[in-house]
Amino acid sequence: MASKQMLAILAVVAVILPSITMATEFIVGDEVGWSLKGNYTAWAMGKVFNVGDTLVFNYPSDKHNVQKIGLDGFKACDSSKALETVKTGKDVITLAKPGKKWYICGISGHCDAGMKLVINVAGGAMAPTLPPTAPSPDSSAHMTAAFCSKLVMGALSLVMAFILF
Ligand SMILES: *[C@@H]1O[C@H](CO)[C@@H](O)[C@H](O)[C@H]1NC(C)=O
Ligand SMILES: [Cu+2]
Repeated sequence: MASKQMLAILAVVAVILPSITMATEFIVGDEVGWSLKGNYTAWAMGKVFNVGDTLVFNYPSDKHNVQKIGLDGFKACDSSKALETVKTGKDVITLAKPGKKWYICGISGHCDAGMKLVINVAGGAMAPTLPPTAPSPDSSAHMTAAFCSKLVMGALSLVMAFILF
């Protein structure tokens, strides 16, 4: 009987699938947050952003804001070109589409002082890219969706098991 093998495979799938599908939450600037002290070129370096991941901008809401902007506005630090402004001080932005995304602080002088972030969101929704590694202890990329994702995948695996046997 192959059912034990099948169960073993399903168990493995149930464990591996969540790590493929789970979204990563990136705390922009890590401990520094969204601040004049941040270096967002350095922060973004080496990070892989995928569709469905989120950026979290943490800052005192009376000090800064976050503007989504195009390349030209980004280069010129021209906040009048902003496409969207958020300013709660704990802004969560979901990366909905692949491609380059530009963000600046719209407070006068802050973008020029370094409060600007460009990222490249990789792949389409179907790209089965495994995350490079499990989160390292010093990484502030939290796997918020991991738990939900595990539950969903666990349920799916059960359904699959019923269909297959
Ligand atoms: C920010 O980091 C990048 C990459 O490490 C570096 O080239 C650049 O000089 C830094 N900028 C500042 C203002 O420190
Ligand atoms: Cu600012």
